[in-house]
Amino acid sequence: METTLVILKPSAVLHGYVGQIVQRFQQKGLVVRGMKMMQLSEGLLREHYAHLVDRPFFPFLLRSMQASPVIVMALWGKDAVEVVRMMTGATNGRKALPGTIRGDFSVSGQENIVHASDSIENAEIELKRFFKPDEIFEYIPSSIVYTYEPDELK
Ligand code: IDP
Ligand code: MG
Repeated sequence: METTLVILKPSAVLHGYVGQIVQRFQQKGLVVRGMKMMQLSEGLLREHYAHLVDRPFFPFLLRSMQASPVIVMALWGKDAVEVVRMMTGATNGRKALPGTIRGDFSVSGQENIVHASDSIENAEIELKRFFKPDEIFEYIPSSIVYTYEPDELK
């Protein structure tokens, strides 16, 4: 089982999509193990988007990610990193397939509603970046036995 990081970006918060997006993840069977609202600092964003700091659009990305508080989520499940990335869709909302979150809620390369960790290694790093250890709750809902078969839970 894996835990992955999702950020509901200002484009989700300011459009009032938070509830619908949280519902999608829960409906899929992912367990919310952490969730909080925070205003992202420039320093944290420079760390989180270190691979993009030299791109010409970076100042716009900074402004976009600071336009409102965001919601950060820790989602737990089997292959959660890959499952959540599939649900998120392509980076550009115009290219993201219908049925994905970006495909259904966005038409932009920047204002694309959600961030999701792209690998197991990055999920571990990113969860530590946004959550303190006591903000992630390792509970298992009793309904888990109807969500997975026993072998999948190993
Ligand atoms: P990802 O969010 O699908 O993992 P990344 O390449 O890691 O995509 O980019 C991080 C974020 O930076 C994107 O989600 C998007 O908000 C923004 N971004 C990426 N490429 C562009 C671009 O070409 N123009 C504007 N914003 C971009
Ligand atoms: Mg990325």
